[in-house]
Amino acid sequence: MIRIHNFPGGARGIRAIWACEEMGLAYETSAVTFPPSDAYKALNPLGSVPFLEDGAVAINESIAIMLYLAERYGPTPLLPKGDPVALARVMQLTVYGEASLGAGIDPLLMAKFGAPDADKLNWSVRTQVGRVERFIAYVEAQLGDRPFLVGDDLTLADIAVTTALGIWQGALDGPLSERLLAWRAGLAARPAWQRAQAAQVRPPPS
Ligand SMILES: N[C@@H](CCC(=O)N[C@@H](CS)C(=O)NCC(=O)O)C(=O)O
Repeated sequence: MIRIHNFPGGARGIRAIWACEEMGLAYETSAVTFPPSDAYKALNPLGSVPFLEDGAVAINESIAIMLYLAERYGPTPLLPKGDPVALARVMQLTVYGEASLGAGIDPLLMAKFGAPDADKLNWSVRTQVGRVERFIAYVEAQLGDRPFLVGDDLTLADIAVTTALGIWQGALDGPLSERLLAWRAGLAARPAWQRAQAAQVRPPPS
């Protein structure tokens, strides 16, 4: 059985849970405390979430978890294989959602919630805000007027990127254009996304 460890409401865990819901996979969630317990750190020494267990598979990194699920349990429209151009774009933007966006946002979270007042808007923070804003502008340019980042259907790219933008908007009060807000609202209207949100707080099976 697929088990996804996550903080209650953990932002990146939704990527894995949402992918399961879109693919119709059976899974269970396991709530991780903060700070994580010794038992959890024995499983995942980083103490971070999400973390996936699936039989002998035990990995962190939300993007790798989604790619694993799509490869292991696909084929799925989330990772379209028919057209190499589309496949490459999905892979690019899926990784971009964390490697550029998510990882770019992390230092801003640390500055906002952890830095002393004198450092909250220091040169590094200001520079990083500018980088993230450019990364977000790139997403908007790629999206154009279409409902999805690649092709005519939801892919891992949409899941990866909108999740990062949710952190930007939710935790940092970061601005988003009307276009990106409308795109995110369209994704959040999907039944699978709503089931994923509900599952985040679902207690583990007894
Ligand atoms: N690149 C990792 C980032 C994981 C990460 O930083 N997760 C956050 C929660 S969304 C976390 O666990 N923060 C607490 C910590 O790192 O100790 C991924 O995409 O899974």
